[in-house]
Amino acid sequence: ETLKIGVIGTGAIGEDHIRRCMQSLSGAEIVAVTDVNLVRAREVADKYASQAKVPEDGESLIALPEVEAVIVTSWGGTHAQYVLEAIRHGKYVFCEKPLATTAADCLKIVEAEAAHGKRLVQVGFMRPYDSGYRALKALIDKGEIGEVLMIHAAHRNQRVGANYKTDMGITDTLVHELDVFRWMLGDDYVSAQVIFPRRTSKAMEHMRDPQIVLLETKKGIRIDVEIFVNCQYGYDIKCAVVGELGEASLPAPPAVELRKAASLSTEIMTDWKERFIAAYDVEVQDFINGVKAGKLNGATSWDGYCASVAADACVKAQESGRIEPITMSPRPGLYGG
Ligand code: NAI
Ligand code: NAD
Ligand code: ISE
Repeated sequence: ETLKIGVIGTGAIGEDHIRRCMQSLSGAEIVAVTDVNLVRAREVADKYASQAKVPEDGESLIALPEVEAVIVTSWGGTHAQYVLEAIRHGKYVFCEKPLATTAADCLKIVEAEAAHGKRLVQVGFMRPYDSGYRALKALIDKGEIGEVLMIHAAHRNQRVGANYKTDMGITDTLVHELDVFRWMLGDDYVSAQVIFPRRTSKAMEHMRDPQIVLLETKKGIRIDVEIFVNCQYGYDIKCAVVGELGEASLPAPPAVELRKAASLSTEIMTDWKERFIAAYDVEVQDFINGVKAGKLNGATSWDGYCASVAADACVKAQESGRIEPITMSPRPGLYGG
C-alpha cells in the first residue's frame, strides 16, 4: 500500500524531500503540494510528481481526503499552524526543524498531540539518523571515553541570504546541535550564554556573525558551539566530545585524498543537502514506515519543544549578554513523563 503524502512548502528542502519520496525511497507518493508561491509549487510538482494536485494553501492540502500524511517544509515561522491543523485532522505530520520558532508554540503542539492521545508528529532533526553521529553516540554509550565532560562543536555554513537574521543563527542553525546533544548525551540543558567574537566583514550588514554559544547541562557538561554562517570555505559540521578517558570526534564525510603538486587535499562540501543526504533518506523512509506501522520514531514534539526552550534562552542571551536559565515544563505521559 502506497502512502499518499502532501507537502507544504516547495523551497530547497521541500523540493528535495519530494524528489527523495518519488525517486529514492519506497512506499510513498506525493499526491499534493502547495506553496505561497503557487507557480513554484506547480513547477516542482511537474518535475517530480506531475499527477499531484496543487491546492491553494496548506489548510486545503491537509483537508484533502486522499492526503494521508503531511510534510511541512515551509519557513519555520509557519510550521506551528500546519502541524496543529494536521493534528486536528488526526493526520501524521513530518515537520522540518524547528517545530516552531517559539517554545510557546511548541508547547501548544505538545498539548494538542497529548490531548489526541497518540503520536502524530515527527520533527525533521536528521542528525540522529546520520551514521557518523550514531557511531559517536554508540562509542560514548559503550563508555569508551568514560563520563563525558565537555563538547567542542562548530556549525559552519558557507554563506546565508538576506532573509537570514542573527537570531536565526540560533533558531534555524544551532537548533540542530540543541537537539543532537540532548539525544547523544541523554541530558537536558540548564543554561546558555552567547558571546560575539570579532564580526566577519563577509556577513551582510544586518548580521552578527560568528557567534559562540556556551551551554551547561544538568550533569554539568559544558558545551561550546561556534555558529559561523558566512565562513566562505564550505559547509562544515564539527563535534569533539571530551571524556574522562579520551576524546571522540564526529567523522568527516568520506572524501578522496588527492596528492598533487606537492600537496595533500580533500574536498569539503558546500551544501547541507549533500552533507546529510544519507541521513535525510533514512529519516524520511523511517517516517513513511512509521506512519504505515502506526508508530513513529525520530524526534518527538517533546524533543522539538526542548530544543525550542533552549533556543529561546539563547536568543535572550544574544540580547542580554548574560547567562540565561533554561527551564522546561513538566513532560506529559505521552513522551515518557
Ligand atoms: P526555502 O525558502 O527554500 O523554502 C521555503 C518554501 O516555503 C518557499 O518556497 C516558500 O514560498 C514556502 N512557504 C513559506 N511560507 C509558506 C506558507 N505559509 N505556506 C506555504 N508555503 C510557504 O527554505 P528551505 O531552506 O527549504 O527551508 C524550509 C524549512 O526547512 C525551514 O524550516 C528550515 O529550517 C528547514 N530546513 C531543514 C534542513 C535540515 O537540515 N533539516 C535544511 C534546510 C531547511
Ligand atoms: P531509541 O529509539 O531507543 O532512541 C533513544 C531515545 O532518543 C528515545 O527516548 C527517543 O525519544 C530519543 N530521540 C530519538 N530521536 C531524538 C531526537 N532527534 N532528539 C531527541 N531525542 C531523540 O534508539 P535509537 O536507535 O538511538 O534511534 C532513535 C530512533 O530512530 C529509533 O526509533 C530508530 O528506529 C530510529 N533510527 C534507526 C536507524 C537505523 O539505522 N536503524 C537510524 C536512525 C534512526
Ligand atoms: C538550514 O535551515 C539547515 O537546517 C541546515 O542544516 C543548517 O546548516 C543551516 O544553517 C540552516 O539555515
